[in-house]
Amino acid sequence: MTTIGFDTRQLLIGGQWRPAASGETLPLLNPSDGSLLTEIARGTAADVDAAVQAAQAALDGDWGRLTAAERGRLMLKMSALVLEQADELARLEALDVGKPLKQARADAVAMARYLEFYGGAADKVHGETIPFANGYTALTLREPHGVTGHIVPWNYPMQIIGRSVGAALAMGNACVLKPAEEACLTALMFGRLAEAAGFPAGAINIVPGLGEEAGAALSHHRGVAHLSFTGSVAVGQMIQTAAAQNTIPVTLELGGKSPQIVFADADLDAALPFLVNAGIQNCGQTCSAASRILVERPVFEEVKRRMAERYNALRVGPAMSDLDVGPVISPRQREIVEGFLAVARDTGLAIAGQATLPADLPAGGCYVAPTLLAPASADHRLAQEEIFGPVQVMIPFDGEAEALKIANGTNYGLVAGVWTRDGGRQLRMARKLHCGQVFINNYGAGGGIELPFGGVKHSGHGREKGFEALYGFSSLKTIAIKHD
Ligand code: TXE
Repeated sequence: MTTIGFDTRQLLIGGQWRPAASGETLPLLNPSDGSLLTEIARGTAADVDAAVQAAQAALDGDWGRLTAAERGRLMLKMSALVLEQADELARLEALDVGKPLKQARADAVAMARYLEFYGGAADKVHGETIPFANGYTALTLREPHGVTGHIVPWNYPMQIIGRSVGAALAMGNACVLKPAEEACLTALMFGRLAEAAGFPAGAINIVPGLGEEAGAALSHHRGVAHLSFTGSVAVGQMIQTAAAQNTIPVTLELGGKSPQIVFADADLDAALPFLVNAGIQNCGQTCSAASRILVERPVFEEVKRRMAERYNALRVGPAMSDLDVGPVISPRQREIVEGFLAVARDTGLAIAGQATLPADLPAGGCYVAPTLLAPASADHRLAQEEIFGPVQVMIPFDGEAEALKIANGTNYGLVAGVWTRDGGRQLRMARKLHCGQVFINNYGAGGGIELPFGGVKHSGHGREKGFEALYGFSSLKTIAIKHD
């Protein structure tokens, strides 16, 4: 087994590291070579119940008594610890998720930045006084929901924990975090760093386990006051149903089929790296991956040729060798992606560019050759469904109206990118695209942790990231005082 540096078979409840109540563990596999990395605790309903109770006790005790500024200071301290440990966090994330080391390191830096941003914001969110009837003073308070549940996936554990748990802590909630069974290591290290920073016991509780066991128990628990979920549409719908039964708010960040739209007047030299990178980063396992590239017909062939050149030159290998693309997360995910590539083959969707997998890749690794498919029709299955692998489809269009129709013509609405030099068109497109984020002449704005993020339609609802998330992780109380 690889050296991890701490006992990974424990969960964190009320400041105590301990095995799951069942005593059982789950294997954690290395997607780069299929080897057993380590084992993690198999948390179940009993552990979730203990974690929710510990979180409530923290709210009623030391954590709940802290001022907003004190909470913020703890978060800033933790941000510094995360930065100090960025190399180790990156190593663990690369081993666990399979992403190239430098991408994993960027995620560690992003997690530190989330903690810094939300730590700094903790004492800057306040209510208002409201002009009201004579003889009254009316005001609002922003209060924590209480115990918040965070169910996170395996693709960006550090970033998603940073943005969701970070915002919840800033507002004074106590958190129960259920990391994905496929990737748990940085979540566990997050708990250790929180301890080192001095967070009171129970403010952050971590219960690894299976989705249908620990995840389902958390989403149905009556002691949870808010749920934040990032993952598949199908599970998101189950989480929302569970939340409805307890009548609690839920933030859902689900998948996407996000387009980048390239007009003939675009600066293609500037666009090219963004077009490809947004498809292959983290091996395409990104909710905001630009899995559709829409190109205006006069420049379609040129963009296709130039993207294909980049695809053909991509280097694929184990996460620790830090090349352009690593493996996907699991044999199951590889099967899903290969299934889509088989559909492409069977329906005559042409391969425009494809990376070559080196012959000496570790046999047990979950590798898929990054593939560019073009041209595709807008209603093709691969142009409609989330693939979650290093596969992009290119769709030609004529003019703004058709670009919009295609861009808005899926069940998803997460992100869109628009490449054009025409200022009027930039704004028209931005206003008419049905999604949560629009990037003009860039894609992703370098991560932009300050920028609210979330979707419409099957991409979910509620916003994480930025200041907006602080409103989602708090509850507004109105007070009216009659004094005359
Ligand atoms: O997701 P799941 P999976 C999409 C992507 C991918 C597909 C399947 O298309 O191919 O989903 O991935 C927990 N109650 N995205 O199966 O199952 C689970 O333990 C409560 C998009 O990994 O949704 C994990 O912690 N929780 C995405 C989390 O949900 C449950 C990121 C996500 O797992 C549960 C990941 C249940 N019944 C996948 N079942 C994005 N938006 O970035 C599972 N979970």
